[in-house]
Amino acid sequence: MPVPKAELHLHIEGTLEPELAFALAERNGAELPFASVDELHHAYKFEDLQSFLDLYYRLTDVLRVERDFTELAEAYLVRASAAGVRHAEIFFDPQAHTARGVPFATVIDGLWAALRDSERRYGITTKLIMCFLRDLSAESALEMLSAAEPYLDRIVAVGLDSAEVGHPPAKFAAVYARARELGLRAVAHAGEEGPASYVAEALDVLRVERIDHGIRVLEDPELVARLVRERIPLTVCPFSNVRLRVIDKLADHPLRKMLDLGLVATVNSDDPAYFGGYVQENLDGIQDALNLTADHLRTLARNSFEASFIDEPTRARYL
Ligand code: ES4
Ligand code: ZN
Repeated sequence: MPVPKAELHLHIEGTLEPELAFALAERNGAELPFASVDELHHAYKFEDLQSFLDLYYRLTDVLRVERDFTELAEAYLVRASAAGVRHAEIFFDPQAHTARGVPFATVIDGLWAALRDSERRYGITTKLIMCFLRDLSAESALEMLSAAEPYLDRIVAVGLDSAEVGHPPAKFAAVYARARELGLRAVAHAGEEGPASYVAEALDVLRVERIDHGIRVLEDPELVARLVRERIPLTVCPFSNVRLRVIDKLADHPLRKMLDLGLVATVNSDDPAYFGGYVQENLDGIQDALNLTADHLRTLARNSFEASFIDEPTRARYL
């Protein structure tokens, strides 16, 4: 039996497997620039974050109607359940859909049909985190936040993703301030490709409670000391870091060092359909590459629940 865990860094659009992409393309009459599932598999080679994002946004075009989003989320929950995931905080990128003419309501109603009953059907409690695309404008993000207002009971937090370098957190100061007024919690991708200073900025300006990726904090020992002291969690994604060439190989990954420094790091899958594995494969792979001890693995499982936005009575079950 896999160890019970929470998954905190998972883009639902990043769980779109090639087989499902082709099936949805056919059902919806959408064009894909690949002749076969096999050819698509071969396209999963990336030079950096942007080259991945180009494919990721291209493939999301097959998601058109509510049922597509429901099936996407159900497929994830089936896999997550088998991997021992008991709680999942799931990112979605509404702007990637509204920009194509798919209404916000279609996206969130489709996802919600899978998530509303996830505990009973899959043994997984779930929360949604709505992400803003940082390479779009702050005005566009504010518009999206307004569109989300009727659905705030389904959304726990806002996040920030997509192309990091050149789009510092402060660009979204007003958006995060408004989100906080609306009662939403906050996370942000930072320190993935971008510098450690973006991590500090996300904490100080956006007032996020958790950092997605954050592996570049190691370049700033004072910032590391602060994260340890304040127990700010980092949602680390080892396979993603290798596939997007943030690091050369798994054996070079700083996760073990991060844990030994006392950082509240967790292991997550990011975009598992694109990066070669779901959360259990990430855990097995990194354990193997870094010779993690049983103690490290217990810490990772515990951190995943500590770092989560799970409801308090449910958290007590796991800590
Ligand atoms: C993402 Cl790996 C990664 N980084 C930034 N934005 C993203 N959106 C989906 N996956
Ligand atoms: Zn991510």
